[in-house]
Amino acid sequence: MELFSYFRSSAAYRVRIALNLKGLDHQITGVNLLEKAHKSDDYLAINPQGLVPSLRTSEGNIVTQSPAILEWLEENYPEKPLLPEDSFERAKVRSWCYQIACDIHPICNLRVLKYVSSDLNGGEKGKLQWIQHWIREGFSALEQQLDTGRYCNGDTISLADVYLIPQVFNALRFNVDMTDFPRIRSIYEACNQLTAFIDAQPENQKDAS
Ligand SMILES: N[C@@H](CCC(=O)N[C@@H](CS)C(=O)NCC(=O)O)C(=O)O
Repeated sequence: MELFSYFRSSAAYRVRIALNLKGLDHQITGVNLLEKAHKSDDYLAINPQGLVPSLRTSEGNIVTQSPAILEWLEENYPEKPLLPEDSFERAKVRSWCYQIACDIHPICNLRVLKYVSSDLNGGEKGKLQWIQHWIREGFSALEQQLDTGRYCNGDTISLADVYLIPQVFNALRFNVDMTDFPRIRSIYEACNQLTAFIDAQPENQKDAS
């Protein structure tokens, strides 16, 4: 499998974690967002949205959108499941994932931040204020819901951890004050002791573009 990834993309980071947790052989191809490689004809032919990540499966099919990629991995490689067996527990984990993927991440990605800082004249200060506000609002709700235990859903790693850790990485990168989120901080530390998470960290993407 081939994952088209940018090292700092939190959506791509999710998929890197899941591929590692499932122990799947893959190669990473860097798509440098700052150099606009995601807008090149070659990459747009792979992903017409011009976003990372995209996954080329071993059969040569392209899957885009990290939630679709993660579901595809879960369906095709169920041996190390990332969703609980019980349907209510599964719904809980999915709800946490979507709070991040639908309600926090999309309004804090590169093109939105550029729009806020340049088109709306927010500058660097406005951009930071925007990102810190929306991440804090999302994390405040999540903090109250996450189970007690080592990870988001008790002591078993789930897709919720796969979504949460890259979002926390982003929060730290943009100096979000994490004082009010002890559960989230402790899950972040616990996950980052596992090889699958360490190997997926942005600084460990070998093709660091
Ligand atoms: N919903 C998409 C979001 C993908 C996305 O926004 N990727 C960002 C990086 S995290 C990107 O490619 N941004 C390029 C841009 O904003 O121009 C997914 O989960 O795959």
